[in-house]
Amino acid sequence: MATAFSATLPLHGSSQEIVLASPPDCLLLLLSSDPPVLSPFADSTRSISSISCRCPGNCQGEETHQSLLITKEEGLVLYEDMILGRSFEDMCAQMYYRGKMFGFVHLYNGQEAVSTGFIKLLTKSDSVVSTYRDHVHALSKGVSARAVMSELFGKVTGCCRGQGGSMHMFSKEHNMLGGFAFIGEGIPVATGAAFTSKYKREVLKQDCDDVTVAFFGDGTCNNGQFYECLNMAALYKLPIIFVVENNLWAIGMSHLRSTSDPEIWKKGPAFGMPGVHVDGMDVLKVREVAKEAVTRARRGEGPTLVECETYRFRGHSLADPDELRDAAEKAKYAARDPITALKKYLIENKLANEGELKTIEKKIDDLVEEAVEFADASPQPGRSQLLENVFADPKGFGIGPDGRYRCEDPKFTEGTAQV
Ligand SMILES: Cc1ncc(C[n+]2csc(CCOP(=O)(O)OP(=O)(O)O)c2C)c(N)n1
Ligand SMILES: [Mg+2]
Repeated sequence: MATAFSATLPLHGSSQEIVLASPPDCLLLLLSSDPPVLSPFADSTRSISSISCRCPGNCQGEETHQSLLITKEEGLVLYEDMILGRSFEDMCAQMYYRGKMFGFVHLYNGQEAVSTGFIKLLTKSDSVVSTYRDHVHALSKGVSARAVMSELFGKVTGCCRGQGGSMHMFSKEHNMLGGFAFIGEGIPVATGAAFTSKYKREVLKQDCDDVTVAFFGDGTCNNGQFYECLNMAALYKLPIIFVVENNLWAIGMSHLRSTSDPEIWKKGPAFGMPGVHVDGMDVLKVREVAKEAVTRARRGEGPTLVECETYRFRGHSLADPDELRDAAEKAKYAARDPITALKKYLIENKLANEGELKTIEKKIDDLVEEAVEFADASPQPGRSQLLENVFADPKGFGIGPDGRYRCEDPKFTEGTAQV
């Protein structure tokens, strides 16, 4: 089956301007509103290994090659974050099938380079808005594995005290502004957060250069809120990066069958902002694109739309038997596992050795195990938490004349569904 990434897309015209950002030249920044010369789906981002050395000594690829895009420390941070995302999600699958979690659980396996590539560049006061596939975004943003796992277990020690569950990871402390179950629902929230940063800086004259990164899927780009927010973000030059995680599928609907133009990055120039396509299976390429977009936003130069070509390695949710996607397509992307690719890069460029990477893997295994033990041992939320965050003031509905929550009355749920 053809995919958006393998299909030969018609190329129109050739009068448009393509600006190659340099350095790094792995970033193809399309600033024109005209159609591109190259299909961005035809490897618009060059392989990192093909970038030639630009260091003053023309070192021809020596150990201390100055054209490497990361330092050893940065490389290890990226590796650890991606391993954390993968191990955490694998553990979620186990716990879900053991009945420790309820409702839908959507895993992020395969897409780690996008979360890590963007979020590891952010500061604590920058904001992240996610979707229902949100565990890994929360982890990358610094929410602890304990807090995310406990939330999944519905326990009071979870980041939302067990009231949000898998699709609603939120942490005020980390400016993780949520998982959202409805597709597109987070995009206006992210736009609002970006507006807040601009208002603080320009109206309240506060020292604020915070940016917001909004993650969402390809299927979501057929939703009206996306277009409304692109318009407002461009109009107000908001410090926001719209990151499309194009994994080719919206549940069982192929991206090619559901959208009039599969090249999502093109919507950026249509609204007057840069649109960028990047290989979302390569964390270093994602990081370079992210750097440019985040820097633009911090400098007050406005929004960027980034389309990351990625793939999910599991079904849409843990309830999905994943029978619709073609085996050859799955195999093709499995061979491009972003974690394996980073590992290879770190070792080949002598930024890390097998032993150092194994140590990180072991550390993360232990951390995830410990998160499960913690979540399992944590208490369930009390019944009194039931109406919290449902009414601004639960008096008159949730609280009876005796001042106690009505739900604490054993008769409260009599004759209705048990909660
Ligand atoms: C407003 C709304 N309509 C429909 C749905 C049902 N729905 C859940 S996931 C999904 C597909 C989204 O696909 P995509 O945006 O590509 O994200 P992915 O799951 O691939 O990460 C749909 C339509 C929903 N959650 N919200
Ligand atoms: Mg998708």
